[in-house]
Amino acid sequence: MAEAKAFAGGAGDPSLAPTQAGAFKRGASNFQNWITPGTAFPPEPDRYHLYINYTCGWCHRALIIHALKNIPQSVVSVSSTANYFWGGGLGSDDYSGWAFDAENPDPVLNAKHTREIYLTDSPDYGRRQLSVPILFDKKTRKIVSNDNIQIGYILNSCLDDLLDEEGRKLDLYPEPLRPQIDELNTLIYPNINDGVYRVAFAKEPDLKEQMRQNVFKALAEVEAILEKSKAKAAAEGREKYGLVADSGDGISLADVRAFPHLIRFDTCYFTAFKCNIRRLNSGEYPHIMEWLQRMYMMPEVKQTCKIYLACMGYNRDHGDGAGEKAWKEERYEWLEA
Ligand SMILES: N[C@@H](CCC(=O)N[C@@H](CS)C(=O)NCC(=O)O)C(=O)O
Repeated sequence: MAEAKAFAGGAGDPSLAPTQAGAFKRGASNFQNWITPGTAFPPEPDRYHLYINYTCGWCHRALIIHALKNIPQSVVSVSSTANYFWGGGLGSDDYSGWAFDAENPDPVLNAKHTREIYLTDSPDYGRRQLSVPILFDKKTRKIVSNDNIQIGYILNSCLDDLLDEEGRKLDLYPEPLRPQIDELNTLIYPNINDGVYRVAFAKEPDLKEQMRQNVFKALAEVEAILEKSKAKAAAEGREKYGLVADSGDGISLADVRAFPHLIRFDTCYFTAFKCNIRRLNSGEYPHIMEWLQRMYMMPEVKQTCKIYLACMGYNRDHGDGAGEKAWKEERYEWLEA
């Protein structure tokens, strides 16, 4: 396996990585292949499988694109791991990644844990980065990609010939909007998506506070962006709007990337990750809340949301009911389990 280079816009991208000593630095993803005709991974039906976990916001992005593009299981099948790690947790000597169990089996390899998937591709694979999402080729038993940004691009456009007309027509990353989507990513990825992790895993209290301030500064900016986008939509007689003001009636990759971490904010990051200056539901973020609810109410998006599971996953109960407490106290009225 070649050494991983950072994939632009996500994990390990040097332009979006924190520079401070003691800051949480996410490594580049180890598998980065495309699905392209004439290559080792051509677009073919009954060939690809997406492993996800419902707690994970990075997986949630892929799942939403899969649903919005109406990708059938016969083109990319999907399954979830169980909501806990196998054996010892992250960082332990026998760390083996996410578990599969009777309720959440691995339908492709019948693996016990995600490490087995990585070992199937590379028998000498170690114990770092046994992460989901994983886009897996059932035919060659190789991993196509374990980078959520790349998996998002693949699902958005590399399998279009195998999709129905509506799925084919939907482009969440259209050429004219790319500069705006990429620009939004430079605000939202380091300060919100990855920003919440930078708060949780900062090594020093001062750094933690600095990272926390960054999250809330970015939330204020997102609130202002959505307010402007809504005003533009109203001026043009449109009801719908997204983070990119020019995305017309539709949503774009910018919305899909922001949604998973914002829908988890009050139930997961405010509580478990101590991004706790205020909640999104505090009254300070009416436009974020309206946009969140509208995104959530899209049937394709709603079916991908298992926020109760995410809440349980982040607020690990150590016999103290922390998960249930976070769910009861902080969830929005319209948010179902
Ligand atoms: N390289 C991945 C990282 C995704 C990630 O961090 N996934 C977490 C769950 S939220 C995970 O599976 N962690 C387990 C591990 O890294 O071994 C990406 O950016 O898409």
